[in-house]
Amino acid sequence: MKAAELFVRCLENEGVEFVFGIPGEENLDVMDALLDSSIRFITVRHEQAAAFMADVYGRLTARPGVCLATLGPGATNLLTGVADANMDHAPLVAIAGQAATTRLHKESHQVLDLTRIFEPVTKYSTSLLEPDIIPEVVRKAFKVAMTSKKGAAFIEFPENVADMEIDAAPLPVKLPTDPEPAAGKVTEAARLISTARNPMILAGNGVVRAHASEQLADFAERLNIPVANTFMAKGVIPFRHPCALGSAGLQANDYISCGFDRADLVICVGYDLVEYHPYLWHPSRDRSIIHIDHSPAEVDAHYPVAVGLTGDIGLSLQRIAQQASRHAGRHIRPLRERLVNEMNQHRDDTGFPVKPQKIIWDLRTALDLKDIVVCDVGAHKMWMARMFRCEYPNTCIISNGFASMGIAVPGAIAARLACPERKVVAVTGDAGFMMNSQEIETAMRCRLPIVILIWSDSSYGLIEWKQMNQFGRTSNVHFSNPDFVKYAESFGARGYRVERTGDLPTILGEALAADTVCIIDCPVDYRENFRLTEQLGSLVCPT
Ligand SMILES: Cc1ncc(C[n+]2csc(CCOP(=O)(O)OP(=O)(O)O)c2C)c(N)n1
Repeated sequence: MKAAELFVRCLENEGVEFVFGIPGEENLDVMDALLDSSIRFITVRHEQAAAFMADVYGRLTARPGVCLATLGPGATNLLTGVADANMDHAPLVAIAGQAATTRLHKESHQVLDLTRIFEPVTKYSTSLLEPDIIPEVVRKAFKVAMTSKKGAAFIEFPENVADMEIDAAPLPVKLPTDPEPAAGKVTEAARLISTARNPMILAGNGVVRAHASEQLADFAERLNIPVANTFMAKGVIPFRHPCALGSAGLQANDYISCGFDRADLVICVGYDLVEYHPYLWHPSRDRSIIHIDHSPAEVDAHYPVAVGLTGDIGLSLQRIAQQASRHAGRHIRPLRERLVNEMNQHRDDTGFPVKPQKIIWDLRTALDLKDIVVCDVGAHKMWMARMFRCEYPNTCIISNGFASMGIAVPGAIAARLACPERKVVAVTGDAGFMMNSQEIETAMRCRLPIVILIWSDSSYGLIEWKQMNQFGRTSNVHFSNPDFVKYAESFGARGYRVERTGDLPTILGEALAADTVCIIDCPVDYRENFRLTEQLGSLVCPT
């Protein structure tokens, strides 16, 4: 068979369902071979969106999402989404065409050294310089992407190699397993927990990746220890669980800081430092830390590890819980209680533009607990991360390591493909929306009904918030928007504009029930950002 065919067989062998991408001149053979495959190709309108789709598909399914581009500009367009997946530890395999090996050594049309360009944003970056190595390279790319901590891999496929004849078969797929935690470390951790006065858990996205949420909740319950979660670990412990404290991660003081202030021992489980820097929650550097993860802790002056357990996260939690003694006492649940109060306070708010708290209330009310929200990056993300209640992991997808704008719309499309039985909402700022809004066409063409909820303020809201806090004035953050309703309609989608706050629940209900793409332009009152800063600035922790 042709090398391109073997390559596609290898992708099938890895269980690939979708490839997101754009065809090009240098991947003609692969595109042709895909026609005879069970794999569905999702043609997109920008390669960055293809990479974000693969990224979110990987987060939701725990299997590598696959994206494909041509060489040169197609490949460089993939970079942002690939970096996003890699930094947020989502499994992804990116594929790019390349010029024939006969012209890689010289100045040549659209030729860039792609494997080097992708090296810093992947765990493995390689070129298929010979057809014989295809089974090994594909197997290795998927294995590396799936090995903890998960991340991205990149394969470049020169066009002349894709066209060669080869007689080979895919290699058998074996999933890497995490080792058992060391017994001595389990005992040490259990002793530290038993003798601590106020232990607290910081749960990160590694718990989601390890499917260890149940073990985490069980651990917290058995030992009666409160749990804060990072933005990306929302839902890892149900919000209504008596041990749940809420999300930590705002770069300013937040109610949850009171929990960290009070703790003498912080048990970090599946915590990625990239998401929430330890200097923000551990400025004093004087607390004991237990690190439970797939891999050893990153070195950081604010993250001094007393005991480190590496290996299977769920098993580590189970083993420690068997040995540690239960803590007495009631948890202070500062963030959780205050958020509930704050939400209740705004549920019937009629002020216009709509307050962030009210948008979140209406959205939470309109959605089923297992529906999926894909959040973009901006002030809206801060509000969503703090206030949107999640009872299940992976129901509010947030890019918080690389934190790239533009993920929500393509991410929602991928979420709908990965979980067709669930409703999917992209929550986005107006700026982030316009970064990948061309993918509305993809969603319409592929008949993927998603709701896009735009928090519109005609500004780079988060940056305006920071500029005002720091300098008391804004610099170059304002812009104007197209008419989002007409914009939606120009794609054949449905557009709504929220003119009165009271209309939002009805609009959300209609949009979620619709069998098409719906775009909701919801003016947001970001004066609440400054109120929040003030409120948190004068925060006094309960004793
Ligand atoms: C691709 C990318 N460019 C720039 C930034 C820096 N940045 C973070 S938030 C933000 C503003 C986002 O504005 P918008 O999408 O309207 O959301 P809002 O903050 O108004 O809710 C910017 C420019 C980023 N994170 N990612």
